[in-house]
Amino acid sequence: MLTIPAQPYPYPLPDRGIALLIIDMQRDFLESGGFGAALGNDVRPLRSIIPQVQALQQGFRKLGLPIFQTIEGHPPDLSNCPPSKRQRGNSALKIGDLGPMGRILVLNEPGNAIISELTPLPGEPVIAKPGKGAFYATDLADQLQTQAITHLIVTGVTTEVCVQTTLREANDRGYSCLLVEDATASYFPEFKQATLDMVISQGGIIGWRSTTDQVLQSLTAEYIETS
Ligand code: C5J
Repeated sequence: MLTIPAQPYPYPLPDRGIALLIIDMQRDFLESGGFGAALGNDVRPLRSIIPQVQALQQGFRKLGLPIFQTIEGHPPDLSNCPPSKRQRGNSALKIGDLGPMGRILVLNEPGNAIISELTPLPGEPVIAKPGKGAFYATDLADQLQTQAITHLIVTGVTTEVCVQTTLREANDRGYSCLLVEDATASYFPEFKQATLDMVISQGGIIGWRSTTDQVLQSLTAEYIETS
């Protein structure tokens, strides 16, 4: 069995059942007129990972391996947005308000779209999630089960919020998760680093971490040979 060089120890690759999970690479978090920027955040750290996430997306496509993307968003009536979430942060622009790219975190608004660099191909699933974790109030678990996925290569933004929450949810559900450290980002580099450290602490309490190059090299060796 091949492995991906990783911390805290090599990540075992299954014969099948591995998928790429790309969390919330949407315009509202990554573009200068978006929600993240309106809250005073510098979007450059988030944009810096686009080439790595693209490389993983293209690599998985080439190998015929499944890719799942998520977006954080709510229907126009905000029916699945708890009032507490809307109030959180006490900012001038709240979820549902009209921002520079349409209504903030509302599904199908321009700002809610995945950035053009990572547009999914027809048939590649995009899961709309109302919370920070991708399993909460979504059918992600059912979709993964249908495809017998057991291993998740996790990327996206932000590392300490939606990415970490999803990793913890996935780990509790029995998935083996590897966080790609150069394909995840935070507005706060110190929070990203703390998350990378937490994930692999105590012998890999939540999962593994590795790099885009290591993941792609190992997957190519394993799945080109066996496909
Ligand atoms: C946040 C996310 N930070 N995708 N969402 O609200 O991490």
